[in-house]
Amino acid sequence: MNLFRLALPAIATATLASATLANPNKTAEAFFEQAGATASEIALRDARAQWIFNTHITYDTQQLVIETGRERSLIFLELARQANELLAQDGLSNVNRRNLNRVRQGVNLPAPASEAATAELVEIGAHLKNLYSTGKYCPEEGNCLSLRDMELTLSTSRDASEQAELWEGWRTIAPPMRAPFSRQVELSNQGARDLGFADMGDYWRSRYDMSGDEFSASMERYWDEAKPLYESLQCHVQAKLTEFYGADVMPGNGMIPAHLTGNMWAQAWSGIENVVMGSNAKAPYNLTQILEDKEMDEIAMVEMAEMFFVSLGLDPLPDTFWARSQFTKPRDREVVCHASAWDVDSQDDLRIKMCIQRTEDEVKVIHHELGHNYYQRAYKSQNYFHQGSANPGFHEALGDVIALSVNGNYLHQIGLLDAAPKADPETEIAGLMKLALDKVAFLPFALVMDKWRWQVFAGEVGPEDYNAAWWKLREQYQGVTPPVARDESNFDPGAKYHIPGNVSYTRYFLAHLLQFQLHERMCELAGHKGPLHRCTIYNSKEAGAALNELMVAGASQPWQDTLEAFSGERDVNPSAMLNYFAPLQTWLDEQNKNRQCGW
Ligand code: X8Z
Ligand code: ZN
Repeated sequence: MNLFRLALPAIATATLASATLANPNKTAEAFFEQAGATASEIALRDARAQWIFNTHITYDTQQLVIETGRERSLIFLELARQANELLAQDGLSNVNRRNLNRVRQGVNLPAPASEAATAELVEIGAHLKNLYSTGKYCPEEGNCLSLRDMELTLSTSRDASEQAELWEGWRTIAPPMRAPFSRQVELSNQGARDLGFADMGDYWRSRYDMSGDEFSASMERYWDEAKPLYESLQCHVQAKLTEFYGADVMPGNGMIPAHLTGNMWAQAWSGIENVVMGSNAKAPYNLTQILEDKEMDEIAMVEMAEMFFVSLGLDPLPDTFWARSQFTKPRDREVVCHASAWDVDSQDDLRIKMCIQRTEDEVKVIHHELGHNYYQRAYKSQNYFHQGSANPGFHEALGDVIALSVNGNYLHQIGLLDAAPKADPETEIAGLMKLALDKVAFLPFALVMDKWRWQVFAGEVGPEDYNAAWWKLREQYQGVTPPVARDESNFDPGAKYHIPGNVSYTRYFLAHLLQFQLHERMCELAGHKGPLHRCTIYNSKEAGAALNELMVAGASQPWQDTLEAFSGERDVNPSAMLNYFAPLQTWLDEQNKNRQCGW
């Protein structure tokens, strides 16, 4: 296929020839508008095929998604190349420069300039996603466990050998990903270099309205600020696990064995809340139990989340959302269960795709996904290349902010709790601990996910060291260690969705800090007085209006401007999270005072 026979903006070819003659700003504006129209057309066709593949994985749906994916890639890549050429002109305004950069950075996986390379890259992407999503652990023939089954067991099991078996079992799906993954790295690195970036890591890091290097430095700064809280938490959890499991199971070097955290990836630890709190366990409520007692099904859980957004003054979701979403795991076919939110036509065709389970965790995930949907709908009038969150972290933070308001006071207000939780210190510490086990424990995990990929993309870690480099980072940043020896016959990064799914992960790191900042501001707007963990913005039209304004702006201006309009700040500020957990930090210091912390 000849690239220029594709439905590319007519302007592009003509423009490039005459770019030096024309006014560069006028050319850039016309190109940006045309590029947006071209992109949304192919994005719609690709999204339809993607939806079908994601909700029904077969050989045929995979072929269909490869076809539309290839077409999409070729078009997006061509637009990116043209934007790159236009960027070489002198006299561009900052706005036009930024807009052209959005197009240049708009390819998910840039391929080198050949149809064969593009096809290969798209095929690898679909293949990896298939391997992950249909992967199972079969302890014996005819008895296979899905990830979902294993996650559920892991969150409640306290039997170290069962936990280790599931932990190791799930990772048997990953070794076949190693070779295609390494080829994906090779191809996309070349594609990123062709567009003027150092490598794929640089390509990802350049999406934050600053240079890739400046962004790396910001990440280090954020982490340095949050680290002391994580270290206190890690120390306490390590000590409690040692009390519970004893020296036979614990390594005795200050590290936490990954299989004992109640989570398949040791990324969020609230599953082991009881072990961690021991005799101090005074959880203010148990939402999983409430869902069961009130017989709330999956749809009722989604309706509950929608109701929160509506209480802020936002519109209800369209009927098509309810008709087209996948809420529960189909019994008769393979699907991608990892939760996601879609806007198929970049307008009103909003959907979520989940395999909802009736648990408190899933209530949080539903709010998270609806956050994506509400954001998507708010910025739908923007140019396609401005349809996105202020920076990728904002998209991931939006629904989580709402979920921070799903607390005891809120559950009482909507009638799911008979009384608001008592404000006694023990109950409060238990509540803060539970949240910290998810939000604070998550930070170094998120950091490792992309630090590892940045090293791989930069060629500092080659395929022969993938697993060793992964565990080196996990141990260094998280103080988490594998339950059994690992070597290069394993490919443990592949057992986490976002690696085969090729989703950058710094977005979640940022989101975990940002959500406390946004929560703080919205609580102020809602007129809340007192500790932030007791604040719910439920029903606050003031908070809702501010949130809406932030969402409507999409990615149309530097994220620092959008944040400033919202809260007056121009940077991600970890101190919001630290303030929120300040009482817990004090409590942890007391608990840890005679302990040897660190690893
Ligand atoms: O992948 C997700 C969402 C979809 S964007 C369910 N999250 C990360 C994960 O599961 O690893 C949300 C928190 C982190
Ligand atoms: Zn998300």
